[in-house]
Amino acid sequence: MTSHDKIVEAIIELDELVALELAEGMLKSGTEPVEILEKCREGMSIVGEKFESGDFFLSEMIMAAEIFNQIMNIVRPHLKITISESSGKIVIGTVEGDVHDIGKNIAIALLEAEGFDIIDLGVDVPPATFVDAIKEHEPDIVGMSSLLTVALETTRQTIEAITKAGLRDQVKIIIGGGRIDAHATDYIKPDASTDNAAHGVRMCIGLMKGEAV
Ligand code: B12
Repeated sequence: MTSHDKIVEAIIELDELVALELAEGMLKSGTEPVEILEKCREGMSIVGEKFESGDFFLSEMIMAAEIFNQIMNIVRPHLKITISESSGKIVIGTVEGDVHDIGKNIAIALLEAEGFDIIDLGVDVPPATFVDAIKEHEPDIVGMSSLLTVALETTRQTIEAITKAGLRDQVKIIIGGGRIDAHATDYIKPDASTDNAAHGVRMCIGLMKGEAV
């Protein structure tokens, strides 16, 4: 079994010590930080499936999240800062009703490494808070994260609130998270959507250039 497979297994087995050791070892042997995070995400997906099937309880999902956050702490300093001047300003948050933030925090880390200035509104962010933040910070892009199916509706409502406030033409909107697919995108109608943070970063760069992404 490779270290890549072992880290997936350590997450599923909730073996924090082994998972952290493997992450450190992978960094030392030259594995790209983004690759490590994607592997961990694979583990989290299986944890989610186990929760869904009743093999895991909420406490186990919380433990897995804790392990992921620890790995993130190890990996984060290794993300290369590629650009020194600002690539653009992004207001980002997890939408109302949803407290999942691991994916959002990865997106933030990768965007910062690409030179974007980030205003992080946190989790469970009401539509009005997004509207106020756009008025206050005048971002180029607004990023919304949602992991729950019910939060897709809140994401749509948040964009509606931004439109009603007359701010929709001032910002580009990107949505991300595990439940985002073509169907969700069709329904919510953002400027860009993804279920992969590295892809999201490339999309944000494209949006800054006025490209259709
Ligand atoms: C960890 C976890 C939790 C943790 C969250 C801890 C935290 N601080 O985030 C805790 C234990 C708190 C939790 C709670 C709940 N959870 Co939960 N959780 C998960 C789990 C296992 C992993 C999520 C995760 O972190 N994945 C890893 C990250 C890296 O992946 P990601 O989020 O998709 O992010 C990537 C991309 O999507 C992208 N991205 C994400 N956001 C953004 C934003 C932008 C702008 C961009 C560009 C990119 C981007 O970048 C990331 C890297 O590529 C998932 C399983 C799954 N498959 O998603 C269930 C899951 C999401 N949870 C689920 C459920 C049901 C719940 C609860 C309702 C359980 C309960 N009964 O209480 C609560 C809801 C609480 C709430 N109101 O939000 C369900 C959702 C089902 C659904 N279809 O709605 C899932 C799918 C599990 C399942 N299969 O049943 N959960």
